[in-house]
Amino acid sequence: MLDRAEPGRLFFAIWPDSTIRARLLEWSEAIRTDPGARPVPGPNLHITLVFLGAQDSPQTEAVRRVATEITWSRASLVLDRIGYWKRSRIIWAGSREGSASLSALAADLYKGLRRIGFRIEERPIVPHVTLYRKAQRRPKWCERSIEWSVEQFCLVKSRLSSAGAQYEVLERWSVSGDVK
Ligand code: 2AM
Repeated sequence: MLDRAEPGRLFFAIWPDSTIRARLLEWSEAIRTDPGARPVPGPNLHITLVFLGAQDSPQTEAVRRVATEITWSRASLVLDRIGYWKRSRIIWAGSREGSASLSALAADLYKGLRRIGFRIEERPIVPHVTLYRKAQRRPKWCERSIEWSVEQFCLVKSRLSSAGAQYEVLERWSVSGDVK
């Protein structure tokens, strides 16, 4: 059940298509060691670009306008490493090289958000797809390389429920800057 009183937290993200999602799920299964770790379900797999936290409706509209004004080109990203953050108990898939184009997109979003008065700390993006939460130990080693050509980014609302995080994509922007 969703908690209706909770406003929801906003973030910009990229969401995998069905092919990338299937490969991520297969990788996630292959590295599993901790039976207590909670795998992130396929539809929830994503990379966060900029996290905004709880926002009300007028702010959400201003945030949408920021994204609409951004011009960006196709970003490419190679997912080729698995990481484990002990403190947050997260196992994730990431990129050795990173992605200059995704970093540029995130930087433009931060710039636009600051222009409309947001005071958010700009964090260098460490692109990662969270695969497991509540992981008590390191995953199994398993080499993979997933090439991801990113043509859309989106604004997402997240709500917590007893079943875990529920994500709602509010809007998507394609490489040309057009809303799909
Ligand atoms: P995570 O996968 O590394 O936990 C929705 O909650 C998304 O926003 C998740 O991808 C989560 O990253 C990220 N997120 C949650 N809280 C955040 C915070 N305070 N700062 C940055 N990203 C956050």
